[in-house]
Amino acid sequence: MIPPKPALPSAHTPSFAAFEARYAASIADPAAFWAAEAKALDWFRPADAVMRFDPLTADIVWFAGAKLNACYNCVDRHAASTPDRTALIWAANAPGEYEHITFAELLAHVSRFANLLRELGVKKGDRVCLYLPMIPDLAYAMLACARVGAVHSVVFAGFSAEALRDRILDAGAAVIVTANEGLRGDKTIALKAIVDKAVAGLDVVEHVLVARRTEADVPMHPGRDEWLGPALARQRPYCPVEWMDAEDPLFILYTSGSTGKPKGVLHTTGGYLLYVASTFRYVFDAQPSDVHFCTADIGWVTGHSYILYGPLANAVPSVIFESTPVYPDPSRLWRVVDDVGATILYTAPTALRALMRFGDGPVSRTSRASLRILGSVGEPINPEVWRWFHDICGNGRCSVVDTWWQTETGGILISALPGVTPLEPGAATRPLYGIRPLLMDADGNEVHGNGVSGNLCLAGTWPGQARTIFGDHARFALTYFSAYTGYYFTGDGARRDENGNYWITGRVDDVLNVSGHRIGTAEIESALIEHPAVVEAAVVGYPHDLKGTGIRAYVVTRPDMTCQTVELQAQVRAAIGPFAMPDQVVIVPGLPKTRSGKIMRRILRKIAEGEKHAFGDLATLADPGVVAEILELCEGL
Ligand code: 7RM
Repeated sequence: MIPPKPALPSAHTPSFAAFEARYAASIADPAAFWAAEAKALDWFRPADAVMRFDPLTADIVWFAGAKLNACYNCVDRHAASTPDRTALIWAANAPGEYEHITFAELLAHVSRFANLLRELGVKKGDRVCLYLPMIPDLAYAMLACARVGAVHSVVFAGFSAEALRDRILDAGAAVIVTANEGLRGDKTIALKAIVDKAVAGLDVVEHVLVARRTEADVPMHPGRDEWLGPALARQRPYCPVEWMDAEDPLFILYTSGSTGKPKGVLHTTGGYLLYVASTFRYVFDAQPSDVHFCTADIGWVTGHSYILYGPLANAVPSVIFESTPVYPDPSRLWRVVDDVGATILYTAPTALRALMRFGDGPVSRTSRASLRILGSVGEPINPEVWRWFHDICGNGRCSVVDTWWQTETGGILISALPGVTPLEPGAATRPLYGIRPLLMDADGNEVHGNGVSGNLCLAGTWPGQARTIFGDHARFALTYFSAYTGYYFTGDGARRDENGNYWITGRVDDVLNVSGHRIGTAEIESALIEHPAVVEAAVVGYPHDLKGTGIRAYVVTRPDMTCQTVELQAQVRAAIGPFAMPDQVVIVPGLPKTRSGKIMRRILRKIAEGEKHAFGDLATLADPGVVAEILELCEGL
């Protein structure tokens, strides 16, 4: 156990005892706790009730009847009180290139963007798809949507044209915002060309706005496409806000589950904003002097909640990092920390593992004296990496917070509080205020006490909880509230140790966590079987030094057709994106199946993990001989 660093005199949580008392009060009366927290936001109209929750119908309502605007809370109120304070710091791809944007400037940019959306006919409730690199325009676009009541659907710019098309169609987005090209490290990404491919023949898409990130000219479709710069230049820098109901949607974010079709997770305005504002304040102990540096991409939920909404709601300057931790060399992240004076660094174990391979040198060459809190998110952090983060990156001076949460939870649910919670390298430690985790056994019964493991569920509701899957509430109820009656099921397994600390052990469903990217095995499988030579495919994860989880695909091809494994990798790249590409493709004569035809993934997973013998009972297999054949084909992988 590592004792907490001393808390600041101005800390939001002065001691562990204070945390425990407050936690107990938040659980005893969540409505009172959240009503008090809600005072940190500006509301145009107060709520008639704090919350309503029915797990049977997945009916979740927070602050019914209240009105507010998320953009107003993140921008306007700070532009009024501290106009010259830095809101965003853009760290461009090229080292040393920064742009500081004050709250007053942010308000003008966002207002112009909001007026442009209105000019294009975007109204409250309309969906706008954002397919952009990590440039300030992405933040302006999201806040502009929030300002006019449009629902943003940010699609990570690493998704392929096919994946983008599916998401545009599912959301019914008439307006797409993109850039001519994206720059990341030494790579140039032809974003506009991908959008052109994605929207070809789609009637729903009326406008494509194109930010000019590079000098490159791209074909512009007359009447549909427009350069963002000139379109914004003609807008007035003032735009009135739309007062939204607390339960009006703020955004949709697609995420992977155990089926082939990604889910449009929907978050609403009041509860989400309150939850990210509140958790940002406690988990990172937000202070007026902070500079927050989250290395995630805004295309994932971490970027939504802890690059944009959480920090800005707290008026904490937030870094938008366009590049990668290793460009142009593995000191880059720490150089950005020094250049901007970051006090909080929030990153993913996969980035740390990649940096660790270069040794301590690239870290030690930098100062990092500004840092006080180090955060980890996205996957379990192994103790070795945790210690490197703490000892080397943080010089042993900084608090480490391992934050567990999901796209569906909106914000952090389990984490230490810096300077407060005793630390265990590898443990996410304690539930935050108002959060009630529980562990379930295979029979669906809660396992009580400490020193136990089970499937991680949550009792009750919290403001940041997703409200539905866009267009499919039945799927929302089924996916999250049917496995364990009365509770939200996370899809993760966890252990509660002797001291009551939570350790997340990873997904227990068919979702892989590859370099912190969440990918469904079923999605990869459906991409593979689209190849004409593929009869069937089964995808599993295996331990990978760098990515955490590597992807192995077992593929059965038609006897009359040949096909190269690289073709199959290309197939997945085209259907989903490069990050979902299988690391290994094994063409096998057949898959291990039960007599009723069910693929025994357990065996395929064991083989991928390097197991050679202990496969358990194979008697139920239709053809037990196939296991030996697969083992032989996997030899040496
Ligand atoms: C924020 C985010 C969610 C899944 C989740 C877990 C895994 C996230 C941690 C973690 C262990 C952590 N949203 N996960 N954080 N596992 N320790 N601190 O990542 O929707 O993209 O993924 O990520 O499996 O269910 S996500």
